[in-house]
Amino acid sequence: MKSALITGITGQDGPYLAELLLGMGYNVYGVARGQSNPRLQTLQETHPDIHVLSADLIDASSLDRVIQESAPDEVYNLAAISFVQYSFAHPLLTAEVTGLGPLRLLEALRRNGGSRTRFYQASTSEMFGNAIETPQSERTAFRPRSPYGCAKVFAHHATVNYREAYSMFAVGGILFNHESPRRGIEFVTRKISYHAAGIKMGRLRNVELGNIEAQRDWGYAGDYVRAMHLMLQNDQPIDYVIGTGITHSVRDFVEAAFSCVGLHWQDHVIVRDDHKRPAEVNLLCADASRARSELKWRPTVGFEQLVEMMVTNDLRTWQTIP
Ligand code: F7E
Repeated sequence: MKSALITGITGQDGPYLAELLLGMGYNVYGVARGQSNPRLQTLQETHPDIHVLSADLIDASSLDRVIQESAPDEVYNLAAISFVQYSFAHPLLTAEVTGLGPLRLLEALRRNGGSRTRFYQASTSEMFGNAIETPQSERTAFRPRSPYGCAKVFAHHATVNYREAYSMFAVGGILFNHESPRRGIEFVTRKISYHAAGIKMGRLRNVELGNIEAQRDWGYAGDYVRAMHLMLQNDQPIDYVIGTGITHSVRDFVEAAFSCVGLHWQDHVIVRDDHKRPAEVNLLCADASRARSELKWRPTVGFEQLVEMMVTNDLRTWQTIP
């Protein structure tokens, strides 16, 4: 039986990936950090098959321990400070966790004889930042626009470097935005679906947003974890861009979400300049043709279906809130 170690198990992607791997017969270890992580309790109730281990990307000795304990065939590093806005307020912490963290994990793998372990690094379209071309592919230069983007570029280069220097099977999956009902409420898609549902149910009145002209290539997280797994089953360690190739603005997302609940978004959305970022990524659009042809990866959920899935889920969420 293969075993996999997933860091960031309490995030959006961790549980989707764990479900995929458990369904394939993997022994799944999930790494969580923190003393009383509220998401951990929910995870242990909903996913009792995941062996939860405690470690922190800042603490190298804790990484040694979880690698020794799980002896993984595959490591998926999904842990990070992942909220771009937060990274502007906490740039050094973001560099420590999101940038140096993966390097600590790669080092821990080498120290513990795990250089045969296949390693997946959650790289991101945020590395393209103020992109020099559209769409963005594996050949597009990185021009990050946030402390988060800068940290991810470092981690991506470290992953490539360990592949080249130590012949490790280490890859960076350059994933574009991917969303789901499990997305944290701080990210714009879930913020919109949660508020649209709350407004429809008479529980909220408005939603305050920042730059609604920003454009993203949004896909469904459940599709994207399949790509992570495929990358580690490849014959060679190769980095891939993963996205739908279709771009929408935040405004489009707002319009679609409010139309799902039969409301006019203009009556409820307040645009606030103080919600805007010090530097913005205006337009991201994936050229995932390499993944399509070599990994045979395809997204299965389109934009409208994704919006509807999230809004429908949040209508149910509100029913559980007293
Ligand atoms: O923002 C704009 C905001 O925070 C999307 C992370 O998973 O994907 C995510 O990063 C856009 C930005 O995601 C609000 O300015 C407007 O242009 O949902 P987001 P993100 O920054 O694209 C990448 C691939 C990652 O790797 C990241 O970890 O929406 N926007 N008004 C807003 N964004 C937020 N959060 N809140 C607003 O009120």
